[in-house]
Amino acid sequence: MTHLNRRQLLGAGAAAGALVSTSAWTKTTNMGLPDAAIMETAATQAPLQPTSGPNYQPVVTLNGWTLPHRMNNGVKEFHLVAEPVERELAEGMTAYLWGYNGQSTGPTIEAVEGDRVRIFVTNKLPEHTTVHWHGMILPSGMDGVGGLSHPGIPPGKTYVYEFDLVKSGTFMYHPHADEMVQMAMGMMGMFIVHPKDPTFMPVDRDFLIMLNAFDIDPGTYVPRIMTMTDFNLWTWNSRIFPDIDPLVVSRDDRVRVRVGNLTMTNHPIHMHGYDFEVTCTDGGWVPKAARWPEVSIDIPVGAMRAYEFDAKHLGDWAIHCHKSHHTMNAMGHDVPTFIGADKSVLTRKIRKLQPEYMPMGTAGMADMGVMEMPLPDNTIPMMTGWGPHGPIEMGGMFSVVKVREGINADDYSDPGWYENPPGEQAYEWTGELPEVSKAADASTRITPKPAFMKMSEDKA
Ligand SMILES: [Cu+2]
Repeated sequence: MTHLNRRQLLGAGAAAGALVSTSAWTKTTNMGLPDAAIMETAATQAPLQPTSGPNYQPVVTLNGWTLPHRMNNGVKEFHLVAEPVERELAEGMTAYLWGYNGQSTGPTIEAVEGDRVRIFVTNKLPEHTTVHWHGMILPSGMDGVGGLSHPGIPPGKTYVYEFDLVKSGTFMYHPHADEMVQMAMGMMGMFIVHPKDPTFMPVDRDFLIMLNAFDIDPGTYVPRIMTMTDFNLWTWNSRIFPDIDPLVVSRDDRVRVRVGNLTMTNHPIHMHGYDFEVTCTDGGWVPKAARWPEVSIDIPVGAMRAYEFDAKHLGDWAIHCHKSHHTMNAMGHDVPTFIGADKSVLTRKIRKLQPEYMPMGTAGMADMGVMEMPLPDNTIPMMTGWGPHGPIEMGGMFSVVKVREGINADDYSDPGWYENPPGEQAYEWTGELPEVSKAADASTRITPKPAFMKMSEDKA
């Protein structure tokens, strides 16, 4: 077979496509396909403001980005590239994953109810793939189940998915081909369809979190694809605390948080400082009268939940999975429990051979949060993250909702730590109590009416 360089390949026209499948061939702008945008960083990108059609508040994907599109005769065209990627899970830890357009998770696709979308999917993986549009109402042949809806997309080929967006809501996308492997390697993303009517359930901030998980041995780079339940890295958009960006919110904003779960277990997502209403599932929007108040919302496997709240309470509020093993980074789960054990005799013996030996775990494991232990390359401590008052002792699925006064509508930059006003921070009791002081904004902490009464009075 003749070996062509890139220039010859492109010059050779359509015939070359049948002869050669190289990565160069998938750089497709000069074949009439939309540009396949590539993202090179794990930093949260500014939302993409709508440029045509109905107005909407664009979503912000934590440590992610939104895929640009082009209009072609009234059709919104996107270009996804399935490919191996290097993803920074946290500073100091990179994983070799499979993803889309340079990152895992893949870029968020964003469109409007009533749009017709045409999504080109180019496969740069070493095996076939498909894209299933999870939750979408669409023609069966566009559903992306390999072998059922259409043949798998072979390596080097581009397939086209095209359908009308008949309903608004929160959807996901992921392969339905060698699914166990491809999802364990990080292939997934979110697909947001905004309502055609901009006055339907508007919000000021709209955040996206995809729950995913990996099993990567400390010091290595590639996930173990056969792991079924005992994952060691619990991630949001393929990112772990302390490097998951905060959810930055201005006081009195209406805030929506959409959480999708493509791990192998459920995640009770708990947010401090607020109660909130569940307003959307994969199936659609929850009618006002059917919403219920929560402070934790369980996200089942293969499902999405969105909740909303009014950001009345200033502060730094933890948001995290309530399974405590999911707010830990890589660790062995077969570590024995030493709480209450007397390790002094053993310690003396070990120190004769290894003078720096330090017994751990006899009084709990909080010492892991304080100590800088030597670690293998390419891993980060199991629990870490420093707050303004010491170690936060968290990892994995954890972040902070930062509610501040007067943040600009398009500003998502980290405002730093909240300074608690006088009298509003727990303190050490030393025998005397200060004079009773009522905090200036205490009234905002009191819900005037029970939530169910308020909802029933509101007009839908
Ligand atoms: Cu969890």
